[in-house]
Amino acid sequence: MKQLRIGVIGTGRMGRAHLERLCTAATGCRVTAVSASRHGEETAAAFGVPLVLSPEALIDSPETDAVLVTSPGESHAAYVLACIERGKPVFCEKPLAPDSAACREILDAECAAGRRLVQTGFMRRFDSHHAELRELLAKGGLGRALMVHATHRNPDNAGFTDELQIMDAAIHALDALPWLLGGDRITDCLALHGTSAACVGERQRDPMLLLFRTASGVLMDLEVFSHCRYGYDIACEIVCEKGTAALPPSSSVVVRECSARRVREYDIWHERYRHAFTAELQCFVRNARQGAAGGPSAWDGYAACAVGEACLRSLESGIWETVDYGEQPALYAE
Ligand code: ISE
Repeated sequence: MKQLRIGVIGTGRMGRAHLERLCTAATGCRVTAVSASRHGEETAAAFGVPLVLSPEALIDSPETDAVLVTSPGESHAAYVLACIERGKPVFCEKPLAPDSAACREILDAECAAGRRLVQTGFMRRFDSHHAELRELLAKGGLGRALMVHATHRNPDNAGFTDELQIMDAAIHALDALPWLLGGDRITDCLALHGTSAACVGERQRDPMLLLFRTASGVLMDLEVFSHCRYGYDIACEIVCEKGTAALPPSSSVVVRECSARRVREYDIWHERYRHAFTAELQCFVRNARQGAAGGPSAWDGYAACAVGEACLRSLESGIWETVDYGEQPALYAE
């Protein structure tokens, strides 16, 4: 089968990292174009990419079979819609769009096209420990899940706002937690906060505590802390009727030396999810070579966004807010 020719829109931190993975770790593809953004020329030269085009020309180009959208969040939806219009498979980093109304337009466009073309960049679904946890729960040996305790901590997220903390950081968990429970939808959210870290002062409510109730009645708590200082720490423990199951601590190997034991904390998501990022891209390439899409769908991008919006409403109202998903099109039925 022919190699998939990929165009990458956005060559900032995430785009460059994905580009490197496509060039060095993924198989069955080659990158034929990058967008003419701030780092476009330099990145093309560094990775031997032949074409530097405007995003629109890149999507149109006969040299592009499929597209990776890794530009800033607010530009995603327009590029994804253009790809769907041209029938080109598209991998879009999260968030799929800035709000659920814009996500809905993407769902409508895919439904009109009659097939899935979008994969949303929720890489946790490709992390081996997340997958193991999900399988374990599905087998049922621990009984029903009753509660979930989860944490999303970044050492530092300079320039973050309350909104980004939910729509850009917590959004991973808003997708992953219901997925771990086999697709148990979040129905209600409550966003709480207490004293903020001195480094953010009045600017941000950091850390935040998000509480969720799911359709089956599971209660979940998620701490989101953008300036925890010590490392990138993603944790999740699921309390079931007959026991608990949790992700292992996210850190390096354990070193014992000079009467001491030490581990190094990860400082950024690229290290923690190194294999998951490559696996999600390989999933995209595998499906796109057949003109299709797999992995987290546009509906998953939409659903996480709808939950995030309910959290933002709760942050202002101080009360539980209900998530309104509207109708789920048949194209996304599990
Ligand atoms: C960032 O955009 C990501 O996608 C990371 O996975 C997340 O952990 C971080 O908080 C976000 O800012």
